[in-house]
Amino acid sequence: MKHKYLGKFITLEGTEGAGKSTNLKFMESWLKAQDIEVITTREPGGTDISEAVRAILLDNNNTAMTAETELLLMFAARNQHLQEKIIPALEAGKWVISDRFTDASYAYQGAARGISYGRILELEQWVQQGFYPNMTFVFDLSIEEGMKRVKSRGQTDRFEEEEHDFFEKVRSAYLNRAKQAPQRYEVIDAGLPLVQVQAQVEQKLKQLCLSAGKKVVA
Ligand code: Z5A
Repeated sequence: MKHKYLGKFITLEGTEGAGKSTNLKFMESWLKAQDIEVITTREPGGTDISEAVRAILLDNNNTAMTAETELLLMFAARNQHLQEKIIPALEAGKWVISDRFTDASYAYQGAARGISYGRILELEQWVQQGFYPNMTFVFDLSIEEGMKRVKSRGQTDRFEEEEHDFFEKVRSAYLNRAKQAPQRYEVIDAGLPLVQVQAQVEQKLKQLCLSAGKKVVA
């Protein structure tokens, strides 16, 4: 479903180390070169309140957090993020790129933690009121390769301490969601060298620009 705002909303998803942050920067500069006003953001987070919620969610001392609390906090942060930042920017005609959004709730809290699809859908409908991204890039990478890429980072957060099987469930959930709605998702082979990954991303951004009536500068 398409939203009614002037700007476009693009989200980036994938498992750990798949290249979301790297490609978010690439997308931002590519769109700016097309003279498109764009802001970048992330979930959980993006506003002062949502970043405070993020700190609770990622804190690896919070071992007692239930899956339901985790889901509710994700949507609390999302509500604030949408109302305070994403929707005003789209209304002003800006494009918004977010490192993760609601697909992550279906993948992590749904497929990996085991919360039912229906429960997540209820929250999605309440918080988003029919609002969805125009396009979602799924950066698909083996869990082993993703772990290798982020190994040098040092301290892990609460999610990064999960087992391999948890991330396999997340990866499958993203691929299944992409299969069910190919018009919204673009699955990117994130195991390729960066220059090839970016070529795939650029091709899709060009299509999105053209569909928005924007001329693409080579
Ligand atoms: N979460 C949730 O459970 N439910 C929700 O609803 C939401 C989120 C919204 C937030 O983490 C956590 O919240 C996340 C899910 C949960 N937990 N996990 N795990 P995050 O999104 O902030 O962080 P992350 O997922 O752990 O992202 P990341 O590890 O930073 O990965 P990335 O951004 O996808 O990767 P990167 O930093 O761009 O790249 C990693 C390294 O690989 C870096 O050195 C790059 O230079 C390198 N790289 C990138 N691309 C390539 C290629 N193509 N070849 C070689 N090397 C590359």
